[in-house]
Amino acid sequence: MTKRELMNAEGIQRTLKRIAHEILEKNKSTDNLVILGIKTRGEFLAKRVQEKIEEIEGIKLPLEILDITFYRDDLTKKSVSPQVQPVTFISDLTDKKVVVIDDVLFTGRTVRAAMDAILENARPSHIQLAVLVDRGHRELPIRPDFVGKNVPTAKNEQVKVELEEVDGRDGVNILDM
Ligand code: 3GP
Ligand code: 5GP
Ligand code: MG
Repeated sequence: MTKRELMNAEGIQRTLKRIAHEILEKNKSTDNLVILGIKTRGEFLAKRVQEKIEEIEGIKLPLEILDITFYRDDLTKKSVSPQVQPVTFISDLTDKKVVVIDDVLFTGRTVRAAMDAILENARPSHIQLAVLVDRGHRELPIRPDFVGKNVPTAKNEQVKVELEEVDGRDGVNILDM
């Protein structure tokens, strides 16, 4: 197995700061903005973006967390759709601009499941997508609005995202399985 570093701890922080600026620039203001992190690592990326926006604008945006779990065989059988846990959002997302945040964008099925969950509960004015890594291989017409790094990968490669809050260290590496 070979390993190549895509981002170190400093690179992750710098990237999230840029994405925070891009979110503010695209939306012109923090009015009606809500950040939504997809568990597990997307949750912590969303919290970090929330902190960066607070540092920049002095405003703490509302944060929602969404849990989308997979059947065990979904890691190899990509055609199986992700399962969304029963959803209750803290706030009403109707007329809000919801920025969905995840660690890696691959087939797009997780994001599609997230959008289904959001739209079943509310009618946001916009849904946007921010990801730390876009590794390609989309199976649905989904593209991110904010990208940390575009990383063309082979299907047998895996992007390993490690975050302090979950893994005790920050880093993004590409593994050749
Ligand atoms: P996450 O919950 O932080 O997103 O799916 C469980 C974990 O396995 C995920 O962590 C993700 O980082 C990692 N993972 C690595 N490769 C894959 C993959 O191809 N599909 C999925 N669903 N998860 C993967
Ligand atoms: P998708 O649903 O787009 O196929 O996959 C996105 C979800 O699966 C993300 O939440 C992500 O955590 C996980 N995932 C897919 N491929 C990878 C990968 O190569 N590395 C990591 N870390 N996660 C992945
Ligand atoms: Mg994820």
